[in-house]
Amino acid sequence: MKKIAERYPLPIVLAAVLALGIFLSQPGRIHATSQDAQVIEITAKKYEYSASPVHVKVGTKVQLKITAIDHDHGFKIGSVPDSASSGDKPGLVFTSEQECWQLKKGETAMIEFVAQTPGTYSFKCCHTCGLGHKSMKGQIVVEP
Ligand SMILES: [Cu+2]
Repeated sequence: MKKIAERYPLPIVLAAVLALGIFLSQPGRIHATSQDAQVIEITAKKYEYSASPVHVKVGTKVQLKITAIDHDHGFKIGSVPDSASSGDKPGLVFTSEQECWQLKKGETAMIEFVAQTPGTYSFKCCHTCGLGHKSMKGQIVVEP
């Protein structure tokens, strides 16, 4: 009987192990992006977001789907709780962070984050949309 090392040269064994590793890591990644997330739909219109406040449990991965109904709007939120000092590390960790998400009329924007620290996170409109623009605000409350 031949030794295993002779029948299966090392590079082939390594390639097989590598391929297996890649294969095994796939389901985890797909699972994390599409199945664990809590989807929350809110609407933006002059001059309110509804529903607000939005409540989520700490540790939740959230997909915020915001639909602008009547006009272009925006969405701007801080990544630290309202009560935090400026040097604190982010309590909301965004998949891709933006200073101001643009919400186009009739379209739905998707904003994804992990709620890591309990607290209240205020957001506001960042696209001038009319007389009440400055009062167009909402809150995300991350519960312990
Ligand atoms: Cu506005």
